[in-house]
Amino acid sequence: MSRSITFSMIKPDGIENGHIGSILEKINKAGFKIVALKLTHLTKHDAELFYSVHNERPFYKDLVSFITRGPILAMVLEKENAVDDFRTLIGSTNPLEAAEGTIRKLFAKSVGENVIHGSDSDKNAVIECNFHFSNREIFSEK
Ligand code: ABT
Ligand code: MG
Repeated sequence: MSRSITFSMIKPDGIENGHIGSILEKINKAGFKIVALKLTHLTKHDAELFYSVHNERPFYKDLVSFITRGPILAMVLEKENAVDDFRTLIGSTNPLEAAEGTIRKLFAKSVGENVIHGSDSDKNAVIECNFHFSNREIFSEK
């Protein structure tokens, strides 16, 4: 099996509402290995790039101000089929439509503040992991 990773971040609402511990427990119990982890911030410039596919949408400005209003917990996660399995674990973008037991169903309040991010493809997972972490943090020499 080739190494399969995804990038995740607990968003500012998840941190403000004290959900870091519960969310990390769900991630561990679902079989993901935490490869790298850090509390950090997105600048306005980072956020505009990260959400640039939405820059024509009416919710873009609110999204950028939400994601930059406080710290995020960035992480690299490893598991077979990591990208798809993690998207399943977090649930639909809109928590009102998310399946029972998913992280967004349990902890998120609205589509605009949906508590956690998961990469949407293997290609984006690598881009997003490399944005937040150095090679030395992601790959350990045996
Ligand atoms: P992200 O993990 O934030 O990328 O969410 P996801 O991939 O599930 O969904 P997308 B489509 O990428 O949404 C990006 C952010 O935009 C917010 N959003 C989206 C709205 O506020 N209104 C909308 O109508 C849509 C489609 C949700 C996501 N961020 N948050 N929080
Ligand atoms: Mg997305």
